[in-house]
Amino acid sequence: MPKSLLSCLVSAACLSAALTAQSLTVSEGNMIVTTGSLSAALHEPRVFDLKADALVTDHGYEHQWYYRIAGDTRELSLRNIGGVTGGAFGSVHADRDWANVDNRNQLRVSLDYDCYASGPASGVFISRCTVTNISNAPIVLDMIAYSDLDIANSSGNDSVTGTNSSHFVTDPSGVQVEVRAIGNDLSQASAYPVIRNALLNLAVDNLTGALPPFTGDYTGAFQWTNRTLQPREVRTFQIAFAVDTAAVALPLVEHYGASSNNGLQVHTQFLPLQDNSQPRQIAVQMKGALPGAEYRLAVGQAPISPFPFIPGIDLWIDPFVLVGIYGGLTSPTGEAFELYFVPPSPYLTGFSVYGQAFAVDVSAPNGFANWSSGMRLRIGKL
Ligand SMILES: [Ca+2]
Ligand SMILES: [Ca+2]
Ligand SMILES: [Ca+2]
Repeated sequence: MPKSLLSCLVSAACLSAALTAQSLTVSEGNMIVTTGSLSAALHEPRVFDLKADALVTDHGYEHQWYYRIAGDTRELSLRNIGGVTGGAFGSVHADRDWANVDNRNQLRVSLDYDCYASGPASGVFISRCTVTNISNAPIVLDMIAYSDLDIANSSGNDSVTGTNSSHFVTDPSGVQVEVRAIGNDLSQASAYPVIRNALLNLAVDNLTGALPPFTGDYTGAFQWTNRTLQPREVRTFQIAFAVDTAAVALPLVEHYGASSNNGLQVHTQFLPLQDNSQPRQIAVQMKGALPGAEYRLAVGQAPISPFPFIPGIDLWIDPFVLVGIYGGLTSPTGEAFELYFVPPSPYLTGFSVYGQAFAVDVSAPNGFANWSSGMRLRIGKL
């Protein structure tokens, strides 16, 4: 995709910012996934449609992310509070960004939704939640991803097998949806509305660890417990829904490390995917810089913990195994990106690259430039 077209799409995403409490749909082929509109008041999970075949059979019912900061007296839903922006980006990606979740001056959250078709009746949907501590003190955080599936649009007849990080849900139709979490601590598979009630009541609840096998009206959730985020530190939590596909090599985007000022962010609106039928694109993107500022986007083969290499800057990618450094001036909205092709060759599956952004800003802590956290892109297989 030429840069001008990508710029238009980025602009289109920005223009739709005011509308992003509305429902978002991502699609590729027969894979069509919708997550419902946000509410400013309600903590209830949002409407979720998960379709993967030509008959548009819906296997989804509800899906939502919840958070709880140590000391909170209940789990909280990501609602339409706290400066929600974002929107649809092309057809395969959509995102929602909370600048200040619940206006508590503690968390910034980006939800990214990606999907890809792996056949005429199969595909994958990824729901990715990236959290930044925007306060000046450490935060201890629990995250919970809740999903209600009704395979083949029928509830009560689903059967589930699996583990603490993977629920395989099927029913007499034979369609199977795997709900898989990356790096979670707890999970639960229970009949509607047991988990939902625990998330909505006015009490602190952790998932019970009730694992499959399960039969009935499936609902499931995955929990990441007691994650400490230092000031400006970023962490990614994600789950994937694989409809009638093994998804053996899942494409992953994961943020790590900390930025200099809570403003400059590295991100991507592309899924790193190996597709042997066509070249796919990935991008390392940045936002939150000053307009027209000198910037650098660096991509390397390994992450690193910051050590004194460039005085005043924390490097989150290893400077000795760099793939490249690209630069220029940021757009009028303080954005920039570099686009890469993943060629149709099987040998890149599982390979990771790591990106970081830098932009000139004399108000930065070091007096000359801000830096972003790090971002890992692991190339998955279609
Ligand atoms: Ca069913
Ligand atoms: Ca609760
Ligand atoms: Ca269900």
